[in-house]
Amino acid sequence: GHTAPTVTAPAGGAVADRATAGFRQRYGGPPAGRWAAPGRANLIGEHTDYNDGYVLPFALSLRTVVAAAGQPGEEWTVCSELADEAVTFTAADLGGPAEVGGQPTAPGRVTGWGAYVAGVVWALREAGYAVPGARLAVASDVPLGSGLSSSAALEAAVLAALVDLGGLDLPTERQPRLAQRAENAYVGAPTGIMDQSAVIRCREGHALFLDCRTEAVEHIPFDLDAAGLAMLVVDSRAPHRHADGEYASRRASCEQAARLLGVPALRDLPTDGLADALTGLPDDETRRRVRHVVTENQRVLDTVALLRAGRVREVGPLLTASHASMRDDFEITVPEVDVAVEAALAAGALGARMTGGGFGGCVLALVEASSVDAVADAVTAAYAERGFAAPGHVPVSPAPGATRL
Ligand code: GAF
Repeated sequence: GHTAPTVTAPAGGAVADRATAGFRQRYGGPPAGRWAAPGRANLIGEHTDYNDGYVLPFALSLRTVVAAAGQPGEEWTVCSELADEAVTFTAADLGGPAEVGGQPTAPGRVTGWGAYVAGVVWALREAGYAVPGARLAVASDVPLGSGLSSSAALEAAVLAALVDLGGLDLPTERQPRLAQRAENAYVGAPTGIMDQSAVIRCREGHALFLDCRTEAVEHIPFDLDAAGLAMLVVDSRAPHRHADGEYASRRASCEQAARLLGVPALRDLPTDGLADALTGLPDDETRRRVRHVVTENQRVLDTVALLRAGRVREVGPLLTASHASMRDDFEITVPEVDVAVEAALAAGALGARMTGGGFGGCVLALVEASSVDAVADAVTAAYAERGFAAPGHVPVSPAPGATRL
């Protein structure tokens, strides 16, 4: 998420057990159930989602778990192991109703992390659902503010819980839009559809090839083990610098460029027409923004083609090219992530790129299974040399999306 503060995940048992323990401690009884949603990494396709383009994320085994039970009336209470205070709100506290495509007309009373929960209740009600009152307890292994979609994980786990507790008729494939609505209109972050789609629709062992215009998905087998490879997530631990404003301004530039070029979205610019299209734009910065989006969409398609053909190893250069495009054309990287990419490549990674919205966050490095430690050590050493705070690192593989436990 773009607004979440950076905290370290607490220790003390498996995340599902911590959610149950938190529920019992707060509400004095067992939950009716537990619902989990993962963090995500995006293999490739950055800042393409809000341009109606393509993305290729996969879910992580790091998860957020919500233990929950219904309660009578239109009241919701949520506590979290990451927050000292529980949040309670009623239907009257939610604010709204929203204008179509706009902000709630009366701002909700719930702010901070609780807004992700209230936003889901609000979006369900706006869509006409009778949302059951509920008590919820949150535990999470998804690090906050690292660009691994901790906010989408929270939204998706809460949404799954409320849908089940209320017996609501909201099929899985329609849940991402609703969670995105919570984030866009209630929390107020102008994000695309990727993160909510990833955490809800991903499958174990697969990357999710998503067409963000149609929401059509294809689950692409993504078997690192079979190829003798590993994927390392390096957490740059760089503080997000002006991420909210920069994200919004990138989005605005893209939408402005599409208007100037007379297309509904930058997705509609074919790669082989790029050079021509660029001549129709007024300034170098806009040209570089457009070039990133168009070439990035093509890199997603090229990556999907390689994965379909079982040629995982050959994906590396596409990842590295994506990083260069984010660094030079879209200008969303920071020195910490650039250094992580350079150090990983110098230590033998087959490819590396920043993943997520940018201005900090995590780097993905595709490495030989045998060189995970060597690459991680090389990045740590490069950070020490530059005087950066020590990075985190963890090997990951494609995990399942949101589910009831
Ligand atoms: C953030 C947003 F939430 C996504 O919608 C997407 O735009 C991403 O940045 C960049 O690809 O995660």
